[in-house]
Amino acid sequence: MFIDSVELTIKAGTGGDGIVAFRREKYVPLGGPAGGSGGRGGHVIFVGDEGLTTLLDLRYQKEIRGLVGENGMSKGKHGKDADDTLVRVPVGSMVFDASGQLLADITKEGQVALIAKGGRGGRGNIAFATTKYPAPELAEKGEPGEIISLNIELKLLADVGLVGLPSVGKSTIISVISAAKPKIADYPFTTLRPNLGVVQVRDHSFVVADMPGLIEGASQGAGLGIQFLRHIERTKVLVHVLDASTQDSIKHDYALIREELGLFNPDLLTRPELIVINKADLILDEERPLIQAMFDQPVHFISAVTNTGLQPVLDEVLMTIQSVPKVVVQDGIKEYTFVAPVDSFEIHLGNDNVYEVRGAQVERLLLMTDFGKDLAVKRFAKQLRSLGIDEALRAKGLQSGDTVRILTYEFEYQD
Ligand SMILES: Nc1nc2c(ncn2[C@@H]2O[C@H](COP(=O)(O)OP(=O)(O)OP(=O)(O)O)[C@@H](O)[C@H]2O)c(=O)[nH]1
Ligand SMILES: [Mg+2]
Repeated sequence: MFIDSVELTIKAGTGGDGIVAFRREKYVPLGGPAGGSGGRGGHVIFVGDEGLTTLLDLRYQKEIRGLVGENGMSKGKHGKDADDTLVRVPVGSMVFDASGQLLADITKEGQVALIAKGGRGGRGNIAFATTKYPAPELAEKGEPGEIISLNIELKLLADVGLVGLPSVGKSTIISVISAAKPKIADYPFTTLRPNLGVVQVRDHSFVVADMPGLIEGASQGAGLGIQFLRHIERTKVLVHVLDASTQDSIKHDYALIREELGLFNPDLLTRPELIVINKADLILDEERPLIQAMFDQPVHFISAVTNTGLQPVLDEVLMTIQSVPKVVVQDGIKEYTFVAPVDSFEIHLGNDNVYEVRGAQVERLLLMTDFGKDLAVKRFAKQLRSLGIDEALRAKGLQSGDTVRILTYEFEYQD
């Protein structure tokens, strides 16, 4: 099975904590500040990998976490930045956030996209020394890394696309030339989504996509075809499948499919194309020249059901794949730009008479505060004032002695 969509949560690494430390020197009872800062938490970075063809590896990982930065140390030593976590994803992966916005379109081998940024390291007390407080008992904890929910979709990256009207035998063909086992039936629209199959020809292999049948108006949304046409935009070769037993309409069917492809994306008409006349077991050999005469280029007569005539088709497909350069899709690469959380907060007064404050920034600042240190607590109180949270709480009726909750922390509010 080829899995082509996966949901995943990414948590970048938290920064290391800064620490409070002091120099201890002979004859100096209490030296200056010597607490180092923490290292940056690890980013989570996606990397395009042509060797992968599915998102299967990601399916078993509900969550990917970045590494935590090293804590600051005494004697002014800073913690090391964490290594970044590289997540290999197949070329063709499109990464969306929970709101459906495209964050990254991985179209190339080795292409990198920074998906979630690691938190910065908390500063040690060296960083807080001022002339007024030359040796402060103040340090920050590491900043939490970004957390983001993703939906990753894989645009199927097949080398070869089988196109044609419904019931011409596309699925039968892929089932004969590869290990794919699609549903096959004698009614139209049997194939509801593309099947991929890996075809082995001598020492080489390539990926074939069996597409749902196209019908007139497909490019405008008729039938099922349109939603999958984008999957064949990146194929290098199109194999156009026609049904030998429908002789009267072969030429017309061929033109119709070409028209729909061209309306969807004119580029598809310039792709190298093989014309394959399937179900040749249903016609007389004498009829073949009549069909051949309808086309300017040589056509292949095959029978998928009796597995005849396919080898020359595969040989030619392989030769064509090897001779055409990679298809460059004109999507353009969208750089991922991180949008900082909005600087806002909400206050709810619960039944328990506790004022609950919620907001990305205030929660981040809280997590960076070491409540064991007076100065750190004072600093946090100041941050609450400068964010306007103090004033907003009082406007909501908060009085000295009331309780305020942020995340799981509770404080008694003092004027
Ligand atoms: N006689 C004969 N029948 C064939 C041949 N290839 C396929 N068929 C039959 O044609 C019918 C349709 O085949 P499918 O492979 O499902 O056709 P499809 O093009 O995938 O159809 P959609 O998925 O609807 O687009 C089935 O009943 C097949 O058994 C062939 O070479 N000879
Ligand atoms: Mg089919």
